[in-house]
Amino acid sequence: MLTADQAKQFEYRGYLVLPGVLSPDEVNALARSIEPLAARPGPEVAREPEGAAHVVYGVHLFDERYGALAHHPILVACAEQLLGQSFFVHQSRLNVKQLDGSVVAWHQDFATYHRIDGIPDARGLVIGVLLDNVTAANAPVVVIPRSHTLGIVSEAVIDDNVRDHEGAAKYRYDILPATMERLVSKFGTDAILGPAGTLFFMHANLVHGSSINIVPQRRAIAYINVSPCDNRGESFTRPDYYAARDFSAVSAASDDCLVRFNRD
Ligand SMILES: O=C(O)CCC(=O)C(=O)O
Repeated sequence: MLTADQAKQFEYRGYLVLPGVLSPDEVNALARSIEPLAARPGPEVAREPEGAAHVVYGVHLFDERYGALAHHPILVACAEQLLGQSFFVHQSRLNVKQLDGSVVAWHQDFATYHRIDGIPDARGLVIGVLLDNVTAANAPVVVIPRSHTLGIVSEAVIDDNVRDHEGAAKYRYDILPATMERLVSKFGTDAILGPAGTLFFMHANLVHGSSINIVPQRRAIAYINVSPCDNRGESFTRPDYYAARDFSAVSAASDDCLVRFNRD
């Protein structure tokens, strides 16, 4: 459970970082699936120009270890506390940045979840787990604290890189330089750093992005992005690896839900 101060910090800053939540054995259980997930041939894997996997979407659907992560008892308890109710998984992802791995432009996850997937309210959470040690050099996620208080601040632009779905989903939601100037001048930026096993929570409207990785140390982060059960997206425009079809409430699994995979 979170302390009252931690919950208050999340509400005020729009994010919260909890180092040391997952043990090295739990991180190892998840890390062992990175290679097989990155090798998937399907459209759920976004790749760098030279072919390395950058993002694998829908990992909780394809890999039982990431399925178990969504039910991790600490993740579930903290998320229920921050949301004040039960939740479903809207999207999961594995974001891997190798040396020179590409930039993730400034954005708000809710902008897409709302405009394309049809989630009504910005009441969800982006939940991240660092699977590698993350430093200033290997492309940490950088956030604009308090930006979650401003609602949606991005603009729709056509994304020519999107090939695997049609219609509204071809839009990208960019935050324009003038908006970034205003936000960064007012709120500054914070980087989410920490050892592997760090858990973090972001408000669905928190502006964030990441730069390139300038060292050979890989940076992998697993994301389980959730929304309260009474706040569903039912446009079904995008495939299920981007946007939920299963809206059932996530329950907590046992404490050994991840380490049991190390016994196989
Ligand atoms: O892990 C990162 O670099 C940021 C990922 C992200 O924000 C996204 O894929 O929407």
